[in-house]
Amino acid sequence: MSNPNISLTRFLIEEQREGRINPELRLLIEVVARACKRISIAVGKGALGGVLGDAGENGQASINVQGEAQKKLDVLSNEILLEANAWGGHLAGLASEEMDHSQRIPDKYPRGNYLLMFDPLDGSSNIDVNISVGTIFSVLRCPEGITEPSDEHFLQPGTAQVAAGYCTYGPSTMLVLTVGHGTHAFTLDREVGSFVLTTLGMQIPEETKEFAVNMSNQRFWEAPMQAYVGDLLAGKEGSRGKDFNMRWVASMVADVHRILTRGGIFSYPLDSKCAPKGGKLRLMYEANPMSFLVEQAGGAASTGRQRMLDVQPSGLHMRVPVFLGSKAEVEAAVRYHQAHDQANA
Ligand code: FDP
Repeated sequence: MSNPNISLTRFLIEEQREGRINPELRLLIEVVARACKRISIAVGKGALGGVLGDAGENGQASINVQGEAQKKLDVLSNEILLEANAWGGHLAGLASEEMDHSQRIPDKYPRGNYLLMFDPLDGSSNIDVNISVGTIFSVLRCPEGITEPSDEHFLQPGTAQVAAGYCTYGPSTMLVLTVGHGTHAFTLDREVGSFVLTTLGMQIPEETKEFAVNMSNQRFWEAPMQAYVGDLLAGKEGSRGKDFNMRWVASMVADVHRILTRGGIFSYPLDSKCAPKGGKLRLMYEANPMSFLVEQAGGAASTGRQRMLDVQPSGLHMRVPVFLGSKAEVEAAVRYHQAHDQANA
């Protein structure tokens, strides 16, 4: 499939013919992609759409289950994804960053065999300043025999994902997708209104000289992270023997998209501020789908101490430390954690 004019619809039909997905999963991905197009239109209107700024009424901020102030576009994107996925008959339930608990499909619609989790608009602190934001999603199978799924049925490790992806709303809108056979990128043709395959089989370079981290947290990091970044900053004169460059968009989708495109390491490590919660980023609809995409593109993803996709979730909104991207660099970061833990065992 090297023809650059393959639409997402054709790509998915061909994946179905290859026996890699079934019609239900194909429909599910199409519906998510359609919802992302609607979110892309809302994001693209910016101030003209009246959708910038905080959600809430009478000067009272609206706070989500994570204790974070919601933006109008967070709420709108969540509603678009919920509405689009309710009636198709392919899902048994949904869960979102913006909702305390998972939702079953209403009784008036048929139920399918899949569970969908999403972060409707990641990087929301960047919405009002016209910087790329995105939607992240992860698809799991509903456990056998369960017709009325609740939160516990979503608590499956990342290895159980059957599909994952994100849509980035930047200078162009792109959908990056895996169904477990490589990671592929589609660009939205705005005139035609369809996603077109633009990179088949993304490959993350194994080595890199670029890292992404919020350096302002440095003094709060654990010792192994201090040592790791200290050696990156020491450059040619240090033990790594090469100079590193830093990039931090502060929208996970945009940072991960750069890494899938040209390599690098993305990290949101444990620090003393987020340690009581287990980390900053959410496992099930941020770290897991991104880790699946990165592994399928030849990269690696870890908590620093465990392969990300092997983590057994303990809650829908569980948080984890994250290291993902170029394989050799993620392995280097993990070695610092191992050395530290062994020395302190
Ligand atoms: P945001 O809080 O703006 O939604 O998911 C959380 C996230 O953004 C990631 O997209 C981003 O990588 C990270 O948090 C940014 O965190 P900092 O503000 O601490 O840099």
